[in-house]
This record gives sequence, C-alpha cells and structure tokens, in this order.
Amino acid sequence: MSDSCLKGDKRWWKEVVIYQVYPASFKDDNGDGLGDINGITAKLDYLSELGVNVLWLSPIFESPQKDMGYDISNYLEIHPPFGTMEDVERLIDELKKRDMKVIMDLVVNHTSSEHPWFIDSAFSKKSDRRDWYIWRAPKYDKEGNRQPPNNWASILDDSESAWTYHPETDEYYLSLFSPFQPDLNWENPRVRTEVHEIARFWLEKGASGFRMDVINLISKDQRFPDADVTHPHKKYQPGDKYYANGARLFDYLQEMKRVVLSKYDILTVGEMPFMEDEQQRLEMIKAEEGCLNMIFTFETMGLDSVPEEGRFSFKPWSVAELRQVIKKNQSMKSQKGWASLFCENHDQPRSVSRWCDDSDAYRVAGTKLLCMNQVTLTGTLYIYQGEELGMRNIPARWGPEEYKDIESVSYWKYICSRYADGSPQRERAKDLLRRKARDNARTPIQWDSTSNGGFCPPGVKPWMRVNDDYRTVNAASQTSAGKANERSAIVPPYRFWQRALEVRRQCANLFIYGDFELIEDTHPSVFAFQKSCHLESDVSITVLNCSGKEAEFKIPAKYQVESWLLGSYDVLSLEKAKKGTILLLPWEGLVGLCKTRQGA
Ligand code: ISL
Repeated sequence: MSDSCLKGDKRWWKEVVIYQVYPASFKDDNGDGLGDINGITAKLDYLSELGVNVLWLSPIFESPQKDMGYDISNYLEIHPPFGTMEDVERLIDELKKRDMKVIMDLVVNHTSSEHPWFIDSAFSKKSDRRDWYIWRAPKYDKEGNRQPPNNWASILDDSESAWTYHPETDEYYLSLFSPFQPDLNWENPRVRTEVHEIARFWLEKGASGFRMDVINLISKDQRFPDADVTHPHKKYQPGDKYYANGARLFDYLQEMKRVVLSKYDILTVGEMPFMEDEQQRLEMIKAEEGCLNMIFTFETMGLDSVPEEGRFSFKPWSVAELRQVIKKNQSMKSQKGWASLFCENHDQPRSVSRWCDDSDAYRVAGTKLLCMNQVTLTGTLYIYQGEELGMRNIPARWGPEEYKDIESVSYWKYICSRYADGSPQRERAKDLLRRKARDNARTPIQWDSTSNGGFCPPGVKPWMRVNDDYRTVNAASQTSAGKANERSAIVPPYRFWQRALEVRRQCANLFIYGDFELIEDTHPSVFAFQKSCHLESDVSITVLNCSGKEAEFKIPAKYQVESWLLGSYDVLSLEKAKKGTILLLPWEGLVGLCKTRQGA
C-alpha cells in the first residue's frame, strides 16, 4: 500500500489543475486578429469559475514566430503583438487576486536563429559565443558532395537534416527542430548560467514555475554519431538515441535546481519526448532527490501512430493498449514519482475527435467520457484551452492551405514535391493532416456565436480560421446554463468539467492521490478502474465505454455502489442501477462511489 495519501506526501502542485493557454488563439483583445495577454486577463473569471488554479502560458516572449513562439529571440521581453511587460504584470496581479498562479514555458534547448546570441555565434568561427551553439564541419561523400556532420533527421521535418549549413563560415549548426531553432550548447557553463538567470528573472517577476520545453534534449552524445538506419527509404534518420536523455541531463537539471529552482516554492514540469525508460523517468522526478516535480511523456499520444512513420501516421488503437499505458503512468506514484495527466495540448489534435466520435450525436458524451478519465486519475491534471468546451478538429472540408504550423506546411510541401495532385498519396496525406496536425488544437477559441466565434472583433481577420462549428460550439452557450447538479438533465461540457473538477477536489484522497487498480475482465470496449486510499472507507470506480456501440458492464460483486457522481448522459446516467449488469450507451462513462464488500 502506498502512503501517498499521507499528509507528508501532499503538495500544492499535486492538487492544482493547470490550464494551458496558447496565447495566439485564446482571445484577441486589441483587435489585430491575434490573441494577446489582455485577452487572457479578460477571461480570468471564466477560468476561475471553471475551477482551474494555474495557467501555463505557451511562450509569450519576443520571437519571429517561425514555430509559434517556440523560437525565442529575447527571453526577457514580450512579443509586441501579444502586449507589454506591464500587461503581463497586470495579468499576474489579476491571477493573484483570484488565488491563481502562472507558469511560463521555458524553451531553452534552442533559441531563435534571430537571438543576438546566435547572431554573434554565427558571425565568425572566432566569435566569443561560437560555442554557445553546436557547430561542426561538413562531411564529404565519395563523390565530393558536401554532407551534414551526421545523418540525423529534423524533428519537425524528417525529410530534412537536423543540421543547417552556414555558408558564411562553412560549417553546420545543429537545429533539431528547424533551421530557425539552433540548439544551445549546454556543455558550455556560460549558457547554463544565462538560462539560470532567465529562470530567476521570471520567478522574481511572479511566475510560480515552468513547463520546460524538450528539456531532456539539452544533453546530447558529444560524439554526434550517425543514427541507426531505421528508415531505409529516407535519407535522414531519427537520432533521438543520441540527442535525447544524454549523460549529463541529470547533472544539468540538478544544477538548475540547486542554483535557482530550489530557492522558490514552485511547480516544474519537464516535457520529455523520447524518454521511455521508467527508471530514468523516476530519476528525473523522484521525491526530494529528483530534478523536477513531474514530466510529460507521450505513450498515450503514440497509441494511434506508427512509430517508424512519426507524427503523420495512423493505426487503430485498442482499449487493451490504453489500459496498459495508463496503468504504467499511474504506477509512478507507487515508486515515489508523480504523474502528469493530459490528453490534449498545442501539439496534439483535439481529443474528442481523436479518441471518441466528434459527431453532433456523440461529441458531448465523448467529451465527458474523456473528462471523467482525466479527473479520476492520480497525478497533476492539465487541461488544454478549449478541451473544456469539447472543441473539435479542423473540418475535413478545409484544404491544406488552412494549415499554418511549420510542421504541417513542411509535410504538405514534401508530399506535393513527390506526388501528383489527386494521387492516393496526396489524399492519404490530407487525411493524416486532418487526423494529426498540430493546427487542430490551434484554431481560435470559440467564445460565442458571433462572427469569428467572438475571438476577435467582427470584420477582423483572425490569424487562423475559426472552426466552422462556432455557432453551436462556444463558451457562451455552455456557461449560460447554470452550475450542474445531480438533477441536471442536460449539462454542457464546460459545466460538466466544472462539476467534475469540484468532485475531484471533494474526493482528493481518491482521485488526486488514490491508488489505481484496473478492473479486469470487462467488455473489450470498456476501460474501468478503481481508486482507493487507506484514509477513506469508500473507493471509487470509473467505467468508460470507449466505443460507439452499447456495451455491458457487470458491476463486480465487491462494489456496493452508493452513488453515481458523474455520467456522460447526465441524470440519465446517474440513475443507472447500482448493482448487477448495466448497459453502457455509446461513449458513456460513469464515476461511482462505493463501499467494498469484504471477501466478495
Ligand atoms: O509535435 C511533435 C513533433 O511531431 C512533438 O514531438 C513535439 O515536437 C515535441 O514533443 C516537442 O514539442 C515542443 O518543442 C517543439 C515545439 O515545436 C513544440 O510546440 C513544443 O511543444 C520545439 O520547441
């Protein structure tokens, strides 16, 4: 039995609900078609009423916006179209008034190629900052053609090299994501000191922590060897075996913790793609001796992808796979680790479209099913903007020209360079864009049924097209309904999330801290689990029909269901039988409180 329910293990950063804001798409206050800081401030009551406690702001810093702000050219100034430092200070003050906090997105594996550091580094091989970045001489093949230092593929465009040639100094610089994002050389202690100062600046400004972008890439194998050829049909190969989770990662993060992070009572979450090893994960976050409070890992996000084909791929996923991935993630706590819970972010498609059925018939039920999964799992809970509304993916009828993300644009350009218009490959690529493009989560938030969904003033062209369904899927139509209660007949997603977060808080020992246990031998489409805590006489059961068909669920005899707390079909769900076999409707989820019968 774990002791996580004991007071000693309780922390504020375990209990908060973190809401990710993607500033460009949240709310346009100054009428230029782009979201901004004052637009966020204007919506704090909406967020406070939902029941979230912390905002994670995707990057708001000066940037050429080649990768929507994940290419920073000045960490200490605000991207002018987003607003001013005074606007940020006011946002922080307004959050404090609501007992809310903010964490910043610390993107320090790389900078923008327009950052003064890089401009200085690129100026000359003898520049004082040359080794703030990773420069290597070209290689030449048998025919005398110039080649990059190794065969690593770019992460955002695997048809291109992870290295960018710099003719002025006849060297390549490492740019894992794009040529506009040169990787910093963390081997250089001056780089690390500068990063510590950036972190300190924002903590002194009032930030309560950081989400650290691809922070497990900061330590790389310094031999920069060729990657194994796992994609024989491609010129460049995934090199994460050598550029992720390197030998000095723990030291670098321990140093950052010792020098700056440990001086504040903050929340830190490291985004760590390519980190599969459970022991390494625990080393990163183990209570006390670890480096960060928690990490983002991506097994769930990979369930419907073909690993060797990367983002723009698809394979059907199964509830059996889902069970194992969630069971693994939930085991972190029992090993003195801690899980982070998310099913959407700015890099992922909308969850109701991806994992459920976003048709008019089932969008709301599916949104609530996903909500019930998230709010009853152990870990710190993250919600991505619009998830609480049940926002959908980009409509299938939109063409590739509507996709703005650098990764989508590169992919479509590559496809068009190789396949003719109307070819099966182009049609498949359009389907994969619809399914997986990061753009799906970046359409403007739909606030009401007025033009542009109320994201920006009428007559203003938003930076990205608003989803066509804004007249029916929008915040105003969902918040106008009163708070949900046990008798509510139809509860819109926002109100359902509000109620579900209230239930999570009320049953914190079970839902936030409790021990997870799969309920076995269920219908193949049903994912069910128990949560328990030795401080509580009750246990909870979460029962999710992850399919568009009806499915039976036999309530195990050991559970004496006292009440159904949440259900996808509102009062219809809450009135379900509390023993025996029940029939779950398509995408119907249920959360119940139970006594357990000993020996049953
Ligand atoms: O979206 C992905 C590529 O298909 C993910 O692997 C993603 O690139 C990875 O999780 C890192 O994402 C973070 O760093 C990127 C930025 O583009 C993403 O928006 C950010 O979340 C580079 O800063």
